[in-house]
Amino acid sequence: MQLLYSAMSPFARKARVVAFELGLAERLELVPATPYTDESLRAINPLSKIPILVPDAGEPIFDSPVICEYLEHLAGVSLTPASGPERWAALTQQALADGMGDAALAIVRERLRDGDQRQDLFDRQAAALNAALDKLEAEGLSADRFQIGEIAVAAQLAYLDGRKVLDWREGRPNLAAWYETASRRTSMVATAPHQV
Ligand SMILES: N[C@@H](CCC(=O)N[C@@H](CS)C(=O)NCC(=O)O)C(=O)O
Repeated sequence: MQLLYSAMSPFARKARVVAFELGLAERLELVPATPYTDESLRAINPLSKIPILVPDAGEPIFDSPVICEYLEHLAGVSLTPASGPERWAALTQQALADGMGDAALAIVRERLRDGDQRQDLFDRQAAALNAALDKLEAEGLSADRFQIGEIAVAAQLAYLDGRKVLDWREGRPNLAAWYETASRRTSMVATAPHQV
């Protein structure tokens, strides 16, 4: 199966870390894609967003939460608590992290824009990022497990660093310490942008 991805995409990174944690990384053929410039991607995902998983048989799968669920199904191993409050907490943590990615990406795209940049856009997206980071700092992340919620958060923190979006460690010692450990996991090291 193929994963249409870019090395910097935090959503693709999440899917790749999940594949790695599930022992499926070798079955993923990584195919670089450029969603902002390659209109041919729309035939595979009308939204022209990556990641997209193209299974050996069947229709393309997106977006990243669905790809992760598909990979879990394929491996016969779940990285999401099966039921109860823990399940909804993990899925909500993933949604929070993915939303951080949307905000970070909006900031990065706006910075790249020629001409007047919109301060209101920077302010609103930074507010979302900072509030999400504060929530993660206050609530803490599990040190004992590295499942869908933790993976999603780690992928987004790595992106904030990679694109120098903001200094998220400032005033957030718990999150910084958690990430320090998480970023040393084999799956995170193996999927770091410079490894591709
Ligand atoms: N919700 C999507 C977000 C994917 C996404 O925004 N990907 C970016 C690259 S990191 C993209 O392809 N953007 C192209 C665009 O917005 O036109 C997911 O979780 O996969």
